[in-house]
Amino acid sequence: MSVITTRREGEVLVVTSNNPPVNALGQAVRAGLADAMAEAAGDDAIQAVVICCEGRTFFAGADITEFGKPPVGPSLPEVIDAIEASAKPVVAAIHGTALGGGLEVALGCHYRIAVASARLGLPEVKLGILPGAGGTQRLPRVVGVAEALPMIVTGNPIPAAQAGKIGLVDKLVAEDGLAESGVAFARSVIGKADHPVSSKRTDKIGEIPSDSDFFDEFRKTQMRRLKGFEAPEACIEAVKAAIDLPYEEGVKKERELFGKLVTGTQSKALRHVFFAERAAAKIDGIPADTPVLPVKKVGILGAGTMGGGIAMNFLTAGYAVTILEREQEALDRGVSIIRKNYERSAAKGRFTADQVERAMGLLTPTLDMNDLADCDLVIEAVFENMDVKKDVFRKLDGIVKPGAILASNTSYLNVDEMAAETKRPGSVLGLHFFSPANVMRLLEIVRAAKTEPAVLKTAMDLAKKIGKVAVVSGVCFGFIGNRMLSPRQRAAQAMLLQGAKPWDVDKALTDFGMPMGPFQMSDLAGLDLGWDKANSKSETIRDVLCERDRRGQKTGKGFYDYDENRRPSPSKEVEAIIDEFAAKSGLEQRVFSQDEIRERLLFPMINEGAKILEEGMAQRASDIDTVWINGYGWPAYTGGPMFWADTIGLDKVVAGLKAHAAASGAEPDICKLLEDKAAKGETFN
Ligand code: TC6
Repeated sequence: MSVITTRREGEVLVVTSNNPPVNALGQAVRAGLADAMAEAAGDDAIQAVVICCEGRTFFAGADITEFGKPPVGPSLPEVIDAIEASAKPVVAAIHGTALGGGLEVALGCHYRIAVASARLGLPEVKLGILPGAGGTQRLPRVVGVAEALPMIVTGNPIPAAQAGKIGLVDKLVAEDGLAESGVAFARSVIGKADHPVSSKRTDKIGEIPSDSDFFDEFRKTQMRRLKGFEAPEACIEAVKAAIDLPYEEGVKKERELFGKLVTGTQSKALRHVFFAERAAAKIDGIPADTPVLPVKKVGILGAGTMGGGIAMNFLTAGYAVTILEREQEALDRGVSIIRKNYERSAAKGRFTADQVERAMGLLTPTLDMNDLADCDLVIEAVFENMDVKKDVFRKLDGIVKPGAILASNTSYLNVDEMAAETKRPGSVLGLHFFSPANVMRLLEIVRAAKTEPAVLKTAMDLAKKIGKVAVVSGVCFGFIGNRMLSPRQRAAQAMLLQGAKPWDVDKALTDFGMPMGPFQMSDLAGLDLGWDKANSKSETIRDVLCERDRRGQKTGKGFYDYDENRRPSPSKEVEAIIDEFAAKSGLEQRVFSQDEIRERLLFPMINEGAKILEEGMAQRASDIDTVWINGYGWPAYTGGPMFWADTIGLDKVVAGLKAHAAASGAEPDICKLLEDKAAKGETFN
């Protein structure tokens, strides 16, 4: 059956797309739409057209899998121009998400109606491109530059109600019977003298001149988010062209900018990230008919920063949560921090007061572990110590109802050992949240040796429901993310002893696009994490820093000195301590270039990633990329560590690792998989 069908409702032609799963605008859809417009034009009995979609959503955009392949006509801009040029009014009837090229189709229609649950947006920027089918020229003409710019530059969609307020949607209609509403709306406009054509509108375009402060002010608010990305600036340029140039020339400018972006490395990397996140949801060895277990009530052990953050994920998604602490004071403090976090988000407009109360109303604080008995899932976030964890699992196994899932939030420890303490090892797994757990998108799901498929599938399903990107890891020390952090930290320490300064090392990574470098990260986490004060004998740089109460941001000094606003500056004291250790080490002192520092930090991570793959701890290289982008702020525009390694060449990585080892007088420990791939000229992705 054709993906585009047409039917007649009296004088209205209803054009329906049925291209699961998301009605992406692939070649067959575009050709079908073009044919439907020709059908409408060629039949005098037809006086109006409604375009709508079957399934879960209106067109969710161009078909991303077609990017990078030779184009096959008709192109999307041609199809949209044909829609807009129709003498008969065309109505877009929107449900689900009208995204990217999908919203551009709707903008080419003369009218747009939507159900209240619909969302509309131009997320192309997130794929490293810009709306290249007239979106940057039409949207500002329809809603004004002030509304259009953030939509195009951030890529965040807006709800239908807001779209109605800014004039993007002409009418909100009932959720049921959308096509009929479309037909009724179409009938109401038949016979009007002029149907609005967005490309011909100029009424809203002159409100903000392209040289006004508005653009610089906007850039400032987006600085952190935009750093390093090429597409947002191109989006701004395209919107300015909409202001300064006649429509046709603006479109030309848009096409030119689009063409440059779509063939560039950043867009390729961001497309990889898009598909990587979706691939991560697919797990080997799980039969399709595996059931998802019912989870309604969640128990959490520990109301500290981690436990509280984890609880918020579930409360926000509408799950009942029972949170357990050992002391009343700690419990009260934990609950009040959860409330404060919600209220802070409400103050920023992310929640309504009602939503805050609804979430808090789902929370039951307790000091009694027996109150967890009827939970469907219990997650422990207690002290990171194996004996403590084992004890918790033994106790939980005796209390929590049979069949319930028991999970550990451990960031390093062996989940198999915890599972072995229970009589239900099949129901045990790791759920490793990243701090702050209510904000970070990553969830590492640790598949223990005996974790049952249904338990794993349930965890993946829950992750999606609480808005996380989940990646499955096998059991190994530090799982995927933290395991790769260790060689990076070792390389950073080694460079200090050879003459590099902490701020030089950190700069190499922040210039690369990471939110912080290894020493900034240590200062944030606290240098005394795992430090044994009683037995500290000034044996390492860390020992001496902690002994001098330089324990990180919390004591106002660590590797850096911090002012009252926690702004860091290099420390002479730290430099002297490092120099002393460097002299004692007898290693040759030298100057490191930023390029060398970057490679010495990142190449060992690639090597560790390859080992993780070789051992089957990650299913695919793109899972590793997903972990690092969503859990550690690895710059998405490089595609993640493994994709980045592919782009620079695995032979270069291997040569670098060998050279670094030689310079330190060590034997290179290069993963065989990496070496083999490099030798054969292969890539990870
Ligand atoms: C654009 O429009 C440019 C225009 C200029 C042209 C000149 N193409 O996310 P889900 C697949 S750029 C191809 O799990 P959800 C996805 O890979 C585009 N495939 O579902 C997955 O496949 P799998 C601008 C696509 O319900 C399946 O559909 N648009 C596309 O959680 C289900 O996806 C966007 O950036 C696509 N465009 O969320 C929107 N979209 O099952 C991108 C999805 O084989 N899409 N797939 O793994 C989304 O944001 C979400 O998919 C969603 C649905 C919100 C539409």
